[in-house]
Amino acid sequence: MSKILYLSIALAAYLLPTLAFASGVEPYQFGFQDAASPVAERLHDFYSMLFYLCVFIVVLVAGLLLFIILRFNAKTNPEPSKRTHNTPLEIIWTVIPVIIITIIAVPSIKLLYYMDRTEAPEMTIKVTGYQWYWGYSYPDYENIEFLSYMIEDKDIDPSKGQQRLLSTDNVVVLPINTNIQILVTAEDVIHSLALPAFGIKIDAIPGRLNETWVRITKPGTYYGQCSELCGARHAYMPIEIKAVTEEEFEQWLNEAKEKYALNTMSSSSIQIAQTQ
Ligand SMILES: [Cu+2]
Repeated sequence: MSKILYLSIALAAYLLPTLAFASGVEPYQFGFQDAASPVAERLHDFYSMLFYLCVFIVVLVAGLLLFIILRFNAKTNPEPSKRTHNTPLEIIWTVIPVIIITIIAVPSIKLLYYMDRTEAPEMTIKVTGYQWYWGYSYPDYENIEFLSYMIEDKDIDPSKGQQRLLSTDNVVVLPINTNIQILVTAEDVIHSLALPAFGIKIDAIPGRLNETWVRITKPGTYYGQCSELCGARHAYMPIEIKAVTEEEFEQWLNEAKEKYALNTMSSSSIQIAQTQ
């Protein structure tokens, strides 16, 4: 019996951090979305490391507790020791937690700096949060600018692969294998740009420009949502990103320059609002 229990705990410990489904969002999904950027890969590795460390600590503490219960209960140990100090023991239980914290802190801080910014961005995209939609601009490409709204339930077309609460009318297209600087701000209240597959979650704050970056490793459609309670339609301002090859991106740029030229009205009104 105990062997089966031990085996199932070991199996769960092995499988839990690795359980993840294909990229995107699955019903009843358990575990992370597949990593689609080096940041997300490192975050997942860090998570796994922490998970195994936690398993080690739980096993150690539970084992010690069990040992003490069995070895030092009133029956097996009727004459309790009157000892109040044990210097070697005190050193051990101070040093081991310090080592554990160092094991966590060093890669954690390294990762924090890695996520912060890319040193040599190849392109920039600016994301602005509004109540309740997102605005995107590509300052490197003749200021392509557009707003992106969620597609309402009644208009969702599953034949086009659209997903309820996640698909948007204007999809953000980005090239893969490119260091993309992402500048994030908001116009009205605080929003938060969250893209699990890229390991991104960054606040969009009015009057402040936050920065992060992504290097998308594989083509596909990625979804995100606003992650800061921003009002009545907070749940209805998804982010939809289509990652394509560099050639396809060039092609899209040509189309986008024409398509979003019609948006000059809304773009210029955004600019006016931003300079106010
Ligand atoms: Cu929001």
